Amino acid sequence: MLKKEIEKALNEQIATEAAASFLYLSLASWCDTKGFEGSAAFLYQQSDEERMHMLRLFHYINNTGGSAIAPEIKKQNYKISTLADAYRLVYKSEIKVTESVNELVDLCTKQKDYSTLNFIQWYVSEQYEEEVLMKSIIDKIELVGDDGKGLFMIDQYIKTIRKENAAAEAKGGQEA
Ligand code: OFO
Repeated sequence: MLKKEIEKALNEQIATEAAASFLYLSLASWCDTKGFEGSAAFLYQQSDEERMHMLRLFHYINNTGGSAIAPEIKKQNYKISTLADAYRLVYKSEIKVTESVNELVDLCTKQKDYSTLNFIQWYVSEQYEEEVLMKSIIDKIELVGDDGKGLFMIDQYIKTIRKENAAAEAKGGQEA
């Protein structure tokens, strides 16, 4: 039976994952309108993955005697004018998500809820992978600066990492 405090924290994580999904969605849309088709495809897929992360929490809460709550989606205000801005925003968001996952780990440890702690470990690994991935994309974009051809090449590259990412994600999902 899920403790109330843990249930509340997991529901907060649902809202965090939903916000991440919508951030990716809006950045995908921006890339779509600016000709960055590789990034648009990648970010649309990331948005779907974040929704999947949210759903995993739904199922876990409901399967352990709690009630998962569909979160309210707040409008996100941000200004971006370059591809680098978009990925910096994503990276910053992923760091915040990692912090909230770490807080969940702390809470589960304090409450001796080892079952939820085990469930949350998947998110710990996922966050590590996402932070590394986003940082590597930013590093590549910064290498070429404003060079149009360079940005085009990087956008094409991002299209290819999308597939690797999908494979890794599918593997994580099967293990859950
Ligand atoms: Fe849900 O994986 Fe990042 O945010």
